[in-house]
Amino acid sequence: MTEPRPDLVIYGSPVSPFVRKVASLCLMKGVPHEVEGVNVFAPPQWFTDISPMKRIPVLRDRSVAEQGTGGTIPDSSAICAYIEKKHPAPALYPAEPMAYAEALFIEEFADTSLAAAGGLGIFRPIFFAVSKGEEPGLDKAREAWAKQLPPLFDVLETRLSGAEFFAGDVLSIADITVTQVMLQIALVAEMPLGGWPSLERHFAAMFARPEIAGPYAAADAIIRKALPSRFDLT
Ligand SMILES: N[C@@H](CCC(=O)N[C@@H](CS)C(=O)NCC(=O)O)C(=O)O
Repeated sequence: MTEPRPDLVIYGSPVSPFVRKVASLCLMKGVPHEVEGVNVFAPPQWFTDISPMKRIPVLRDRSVAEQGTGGTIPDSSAICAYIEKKHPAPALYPAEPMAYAEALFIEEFADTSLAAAGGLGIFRPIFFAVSKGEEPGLDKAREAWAKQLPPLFDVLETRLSGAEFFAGDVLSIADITVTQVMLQIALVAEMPLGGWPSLERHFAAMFARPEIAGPYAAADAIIRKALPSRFDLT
């Protein structure tokens, strides 16, 4: 028997940490969804029309509209907040107000500062160069690993300070987002986290979850075709 077509379509690629973040949230909630490939660097017109910031992911909820901008949501944070409202159980945003705000802050911190350092500083200089048949930008990546990432990891280490989760002692969007964004580095480089023991434990425990590891495996399968092994940045 074939599965019914899911209402939710995530446009993008699992190589994007923001696409994986949305996919992980759907998997943790048991929400049927599919990822439909879009090359954001050479997008078709229909995608440009629904992605004002020319970014992936964009979500379409087919139960709202099948065409046009109706029923579409750009930006992973807006998408995840929508799915939480539509499918409240299990909750992936803490109920307690301060913990809720902490989760939103950590999500934003990961989406911006951490994603810039790991994505623009490490993933892109290595993978984009190798994809074009050029030498990997290891100097830039090593500089990012040595200088940009440590203060960001320090923030995460302090916020965690031995706890299992970032906000309110519950699994939340904060844990999902930090892990998928950090995994962008792991796609191309070894990631020794010995200097940040709480973060190292959190990262390992989150990666042991199939809802995190599954979307990452889809990205890894794509990356390994061009880059068989990971670099040591230390
Ligand atoms: N804040 C956005 C960020 C999305 C984003 O930056 N996506 C990247 C892929 S990882 C992208 O589309 N980049 C296209 C480009 O740089 O032109 C979100 O959370 O969805």
